[in-house]
Amino acid sequence: MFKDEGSSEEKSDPTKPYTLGPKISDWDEQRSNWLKQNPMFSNFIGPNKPKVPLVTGSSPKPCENPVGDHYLLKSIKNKIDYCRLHGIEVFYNFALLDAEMAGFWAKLPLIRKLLLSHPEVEFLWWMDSDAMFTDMAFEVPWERYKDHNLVMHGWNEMVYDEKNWIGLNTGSFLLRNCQWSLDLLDTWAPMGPKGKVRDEAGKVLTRELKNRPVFEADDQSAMVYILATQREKWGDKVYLENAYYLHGYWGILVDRYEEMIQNYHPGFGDHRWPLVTHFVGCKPCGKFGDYPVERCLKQMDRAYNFGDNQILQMYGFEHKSLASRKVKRIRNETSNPLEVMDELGLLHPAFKATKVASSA
Ligand SMILES: [Mn+2]
Repeated sequence: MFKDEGSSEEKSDPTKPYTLGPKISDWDEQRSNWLKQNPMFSNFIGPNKPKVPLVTGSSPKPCENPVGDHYLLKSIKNKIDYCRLHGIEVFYNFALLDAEMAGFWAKLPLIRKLLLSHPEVEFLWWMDSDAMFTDMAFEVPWERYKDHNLVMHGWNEMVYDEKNWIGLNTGSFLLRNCQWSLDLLDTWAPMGPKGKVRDEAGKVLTRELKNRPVFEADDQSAMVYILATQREKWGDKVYLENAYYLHGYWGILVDRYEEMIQNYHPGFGDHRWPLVTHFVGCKPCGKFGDYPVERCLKQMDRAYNFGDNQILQMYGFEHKSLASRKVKRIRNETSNPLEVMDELGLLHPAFKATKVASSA
């Protein structure tokens, strides 16, 4: 007999507040001791380049909409491409680690587990499966965040003054491996457990935050709420970035790709050529989203091809159009392949160079 895998098996004691795990309060010390004892595992891979794996994932179930699995494949292929170029490892999660934290909250137990298991990791970069890299040449300005522990796309005024639920976005963010981050996760998680807790917390968030629709508590609203109500505690170490698109809302970007190609080139990361295009409100894997599925899928194809052109160009190809899966040759083959310069320098980017001398 097989148990229905759709239902959740374990329910924790509802009288106790939810926790992500045993309380840890000396992580900075534990981690720095480990790094001292294991000098072959450095938390930096270059002078100003921290070790930052990218973490993403999707539900262990096949998509309700079968074509959704194809879009998940496109999305991970896109992330593998960006990460290969930038010397970033990818962790793809496919397991629900904590049944209570299903949905948008599933990233929290995963992130905590990875921080604690990998003291050599300096930052984790979380990215949703519905977000794609659209600027393959843009390197994150790591130096800018040396005094911060959490980096999200957002605006101080919208979060701290307006308490607007879209004042920041939690679909693509950087979190430093330190005690502060564990404390933040502990503060963030209690609104997550599904059922009564999440529903009740959703009412508080809708009441307290600007423009928030009525729905169960989500991780993004909870983060806005924490920062807006406890700015003294967390604000100093949070960097709300808007000089480039660490997250970029697809609605304002996808119709401008042709204009960007006309006027600019990859490497800016901002409105001229966005680092990330995030399909907020599109649920290609599920049945219902906030936007028509056809529009979402069409625009996801365009975003994918826009990013993929930068990969194909390195090898002398590009998509026939942003709407097309087909590719065309953009250079002739040559008998001196090493003399061909790739326009964007992505074949051998400086940010990927290592100092080890070759024997040739
Ligand atoms: Mn998303």
